[in-house]
Amino acid sequence: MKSSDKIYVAGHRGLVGRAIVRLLRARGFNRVITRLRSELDLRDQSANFLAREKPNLVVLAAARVGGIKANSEAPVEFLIENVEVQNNVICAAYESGVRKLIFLGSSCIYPKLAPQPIPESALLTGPLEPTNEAYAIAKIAGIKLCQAFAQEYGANFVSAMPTNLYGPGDNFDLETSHVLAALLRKAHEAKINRDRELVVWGTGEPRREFLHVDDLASAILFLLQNYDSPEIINVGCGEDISIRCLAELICEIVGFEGDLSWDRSKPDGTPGKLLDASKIGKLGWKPFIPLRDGIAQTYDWFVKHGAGQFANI
Ligand code: GFB
Repeated sequence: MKSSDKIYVAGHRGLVGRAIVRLLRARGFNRVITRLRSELDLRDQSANFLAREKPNLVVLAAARVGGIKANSEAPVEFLIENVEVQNNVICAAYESGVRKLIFLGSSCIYPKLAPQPIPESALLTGPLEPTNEAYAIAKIAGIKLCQAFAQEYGANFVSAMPTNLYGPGDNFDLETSHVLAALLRKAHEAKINRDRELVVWGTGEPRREFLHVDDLASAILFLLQNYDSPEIINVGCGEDISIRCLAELICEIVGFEGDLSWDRSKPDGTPGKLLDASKIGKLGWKPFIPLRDGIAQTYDWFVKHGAGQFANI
């Protein structure tokens, strides 16, 4: 990978794409190209765009993403939009002669009851978690398409599987967000409104692993520079935490001193999703941002940039 490489980051307005663009530019990659959704519909215009721009490298971070509620309520959109975008971008990348592509998957591609920590070999060894099956099927289709291009045409298409992500620029909409952003916002509002309690979904028993998005960006750059294989590769921090402990940690960081209450009518989802990240670890990559620091930094970002968008704060 050269600093003169032209790199197209698809999905640069999302949590992940934004972090990748930030890192690439900071590391001196001055030919990073991006397009807004209003300028380029990746579902059917990728071919013309990539044929014209001819990037050397593509990072495919464009996806419809969301938390457990959004996933369970809109399986049609999660399946169709993700398959359409990834099929179009991956095929167009091959047609336009891209040297390497990184496809972003998700830890939800693994079976609901996969062994913990989850090795890459667990893919397709058991039934998926129903709350995000549509999204998982779409992501598995993306992995398989990358592998098929590698097998049939020798393409260097890499699939990275990040664990649950968080960080500045996250989605704080309570209907569609993931748990960490949702609880930061709920704790902030509860503090400001002097509420006695904060409602957390589910039982608090499930465990999740959280990786700061800047650590993921460093992993993507590492894979661009050091990994050329169609075999999927996990990206995680190696530690998980129960939703109950996460909620307590967030309340402490935000300064909300009321009680937690549990809405057991909401789904727990998969009981655990800790990734086995030893493969990327052995290659020489490691994360740097401890969870507490990352949450505090994300909370600062939310207070400065996000909180004002919500009318009830
Ligand atoms: O982050 P999350 O929405 O998604 O929820 P998943 C994780 C856990 O936190 C679940 C609980 O057990 C939720 O019930 N939780 C507690 C909450 N309070 C809240 C809250 O206020 N908001 C939210 N959102 N959750 C997603 C998948 O699964 O993970 C996606 O649906 C994707 O497809 C993503 O894979 C990374 O971790 O369960």
